[in-house]
Amino acid sequence: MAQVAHGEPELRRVIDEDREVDGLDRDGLLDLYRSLVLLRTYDERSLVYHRQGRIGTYAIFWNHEAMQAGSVHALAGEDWIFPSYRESAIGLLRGIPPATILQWWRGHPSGWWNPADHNVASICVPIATHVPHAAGLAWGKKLKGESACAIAYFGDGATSEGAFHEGANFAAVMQAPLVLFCNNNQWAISTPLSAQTRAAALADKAVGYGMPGVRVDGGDVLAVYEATREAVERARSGGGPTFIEAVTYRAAPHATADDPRVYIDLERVEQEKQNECVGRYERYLRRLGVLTDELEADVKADAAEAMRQGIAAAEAEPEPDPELVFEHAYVDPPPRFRDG
Ligand SMILES: Cc1ncc(C[n+]2csc(CCOP(=O)(O)OP(=O)(O)O)c2C)c(N)n1
Ligand SMILES: [Mg+2]
Repeated sequence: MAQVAHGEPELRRVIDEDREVDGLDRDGLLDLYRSLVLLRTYDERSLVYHRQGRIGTYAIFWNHEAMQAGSVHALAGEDWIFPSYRESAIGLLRGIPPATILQWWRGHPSGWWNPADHNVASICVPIATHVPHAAGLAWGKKLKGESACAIAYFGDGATSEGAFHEGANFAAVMQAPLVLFCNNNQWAISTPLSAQTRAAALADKAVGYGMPGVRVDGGDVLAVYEATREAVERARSGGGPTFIEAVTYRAAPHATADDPRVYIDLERVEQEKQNECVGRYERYLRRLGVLTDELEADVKADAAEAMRQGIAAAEAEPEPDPELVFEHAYVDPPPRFRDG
């Protein structure tokens, strides 16, 4: 079984230290909570929709919400987001409707959007291939003298890919305003972190590229927010890229097609579930006196309603024309494609 990554006590934490972060007033704290709940609700409903045969294979991100919401809240609207499949619903936090993302998982053409409408790139399924894209976009922003930066999300397994290396090195050499956000959930499907790297910590890789590397508790939405905000400030002020390693332990299957019981540390999964990131933040907000039962119920009801409307809107879309599959592939489709 894979062990917890070395140095975990050195992770940056906010919630467990019961401290406050600069830059978030009561409204900011509650906005963050709404984002967490929206993502959690999206994820839990999607699993149900998958089981009902209403969406296809789905990459569950249960307990990754703190990494996603915490980092997005540290960005400005002009900043670009490059998600992987694990962050499929991150565009919700930029106003992309739930129906659009549900349609993506249904393989429907209305599941794509114009990235420039939301500054959210397409969901990337090939591991790490979006890292050079994000580095290039960030470098372009710098060349144009614009203040926007980019963030690329990827997993621990992605750090073994050539595209990750190329993107990270390029961003550092060009001092591109990029945040490299690694969700280290310690598994790449069934491959444990120990089989992925001999580095004591993934953040140590940053040294080799000549950029700062920080490690945060990936279940602590405020620690993620704080670390990302610092990385964004550095990027905007010409300080180049930062590598953020957000450490967690995957508490859900890799995707709906996976049965992790045959390889994962089930006790560790249980610990993660007991300390999952939405509940942790709720307890923090209650200690601060910011969250009440009534508010919590309202936020959860709003998110549930958004998802009900989302699946209804997705299912109301007409079936796509099968010819679309070939539209951008062939000038003259081979005649046998028309058979049947
Ligand atoms: C280039 C490439 N190789 C292999 C795969 C198959 N694959 C899909 S998910 C995955 C594991 C990735 O693990 P990690 O980077 O840790 O991300 P996580 O799924 O844990 O978020 C692999 C190997 C792929 N999608 N793309
Ligand atoms: Mg992983």
